Amino acid sequence: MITIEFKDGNTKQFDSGITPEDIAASIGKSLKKKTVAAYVNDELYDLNRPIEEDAKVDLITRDDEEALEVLNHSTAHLMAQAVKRLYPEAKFGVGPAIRNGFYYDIATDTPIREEDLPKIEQTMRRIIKEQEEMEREEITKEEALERFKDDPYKLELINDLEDGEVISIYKQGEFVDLCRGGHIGNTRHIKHFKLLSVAGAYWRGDSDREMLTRIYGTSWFTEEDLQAHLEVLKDRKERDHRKLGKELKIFMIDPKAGQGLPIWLPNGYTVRRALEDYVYKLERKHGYHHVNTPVLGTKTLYETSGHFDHYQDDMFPLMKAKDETFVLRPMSCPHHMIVYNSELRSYRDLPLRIAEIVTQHRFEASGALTGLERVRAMTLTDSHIFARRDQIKQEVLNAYNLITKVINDLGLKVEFIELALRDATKGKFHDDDTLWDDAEATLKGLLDEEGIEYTEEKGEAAFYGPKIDFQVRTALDHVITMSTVQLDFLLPERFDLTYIGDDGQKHRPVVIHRGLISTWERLMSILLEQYKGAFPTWLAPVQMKVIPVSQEIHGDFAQKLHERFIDEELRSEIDVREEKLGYKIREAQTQKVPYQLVVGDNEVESHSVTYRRYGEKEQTTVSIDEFIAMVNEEIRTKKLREQ
Ligand code: TSB
Ligand code: ZN
Repeated sequence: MITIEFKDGNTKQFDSGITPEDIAASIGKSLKKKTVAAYVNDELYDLNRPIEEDAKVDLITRDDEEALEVLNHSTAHLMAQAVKRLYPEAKFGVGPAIRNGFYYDIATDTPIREEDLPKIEQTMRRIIKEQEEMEREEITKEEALERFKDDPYKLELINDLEDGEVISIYKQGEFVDLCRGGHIGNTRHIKHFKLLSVAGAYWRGDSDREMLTRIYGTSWFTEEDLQAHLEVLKDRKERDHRKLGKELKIFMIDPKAGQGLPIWLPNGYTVRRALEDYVYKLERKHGYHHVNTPVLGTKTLYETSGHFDHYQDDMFPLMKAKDETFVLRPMSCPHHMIVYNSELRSYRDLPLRIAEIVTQHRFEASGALTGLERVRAMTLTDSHIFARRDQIKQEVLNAYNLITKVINDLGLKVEFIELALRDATKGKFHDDDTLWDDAEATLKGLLDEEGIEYTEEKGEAAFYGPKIDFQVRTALDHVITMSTVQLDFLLPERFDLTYIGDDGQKHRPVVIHRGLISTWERLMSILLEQYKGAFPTWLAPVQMKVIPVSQEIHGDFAQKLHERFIDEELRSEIDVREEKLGYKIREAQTQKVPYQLVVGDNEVESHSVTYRRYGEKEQTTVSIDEFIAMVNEEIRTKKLREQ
């Protein structure tokens, strides 16, 4: 007999070799149904793995977060087995569970395509019917090397394991896989799954190694959950900014021009100009001073700042021209330090808020480039705030509040706030512990004092200091940083920044780096996805489309209307093509233009406007002046659309 201790401290005796499934069954039928695995002395155990000794057992049920992971991980095995039946030559890489799903990297002679997924699903269902037990076996490294001798990728993984380490393998029917475990015990527990897509993935993420086929799938405990998730995925696909950006002619990326080097098309640039105008005016109002500095700087400048030592991997290579060496800048901070140092500063000059809409370049890994979300050429709504120590809290808070205002004005959804800290074991951060402790404690203290909820993330700080990051979830389920406030005690040292205090002595200011609303590129990707391409009127590339019913009869009046709007600095377009009315209306709709104005007899006779808002059915007729006043008011107040 062995003694099992539960989470609540209760204990119970069982025969040795009892499984988590049997333990659950001994407590109750419904618990048995809900249990998917267990933690046994903190180790993840399969539902059917025997427990041989006294242990603390914590059952994992469907309601627990890990349950879905166990199910998806098990489904990945099931899929691999099915693939092996259909493609006997298949070689397997890794097949982990991911958020709400799983994937498996596989090499086959005949490539697997999306059309092949239903066939694989069918085979999976057959295996489910066979009710294969997922049996665990522990073997030595030598045995493992022998057992997987025909699987080059598995061999590589086995060779990476420490000598003497116990290796576990899992058998289900004819299929054997190398795995640590955490399974649902029997394939019959897998019911509601779908294979989603196929992509290329380099073995071990290394672009110098071979490309495997990655099959993505998702698995759920109920059909409703599966269907709900498929809906979410469908919605995400429709929101994908790369798709919307193309349809709405916002931007393009052409390999001839360069990957990660986006081209803003007229529609996109119009939105960008509207945003730029808004940010510039807002910053002026909040005491920022705008400068403009070059995209190039000397190598010395970036050696002084520390970018050269800590940030070089993200920079384009140096540019040598005769006896000079230049850096294509990845950030503007060094230039703004020079601006600070251009005058003698006194305590009365602080805080000094230097702002710039900064064009900069980063050598992002080609595999990481994603539409406008992650690019190599970008323009950041940047600022460096120079402050006295006693002003830090207020200035960080001011920056935080301004960011919040902009996010609210744009109606954007932030997933969470992250406090990004240093990881002292990594070399990419400056190494003055005192400065780090001080800066990190300051930001933490401030967030706590203000009652702002946040998560902490080690290793995500900038090389010069900790950050408060506003994180957003994208259509591709990436979590990316939008806005940021960063506290820096390093650059003031590096550039020997000083001000004269009220004591007549020299003092060191601090620098607060502030990215207001990301780069225009990333912001555009977020706007497209969160608005589903339907920009509010103040941002819309085309605000109204004038559509005469008949060009011959209503064309003149339509043209006059359009010109009047243009005079009012509204972004109007007129559709003069000899196309069917329905066709023109549909097109305005796919372009998600906020106002469609169909001009017919009634409008010509009464000199009025009949408008229909995007996404609404109803039409309204008003006078021309009323319409213009209404639209102008909407623009002035930056009215958001219902999403
Ligand atoms: C805020 N020196 C600071 C600045 O003063 C700085 O550059 N910080 S940063 O490195 O965090 O970048 C600022 C913002 O730029 C990020 O928060 C992110 O929103 C955006 N950004 C960073 N890299 C990319 C990229 N490759 N593509 C698009 N936007 C990016
Ligand atoms: Zn900076």
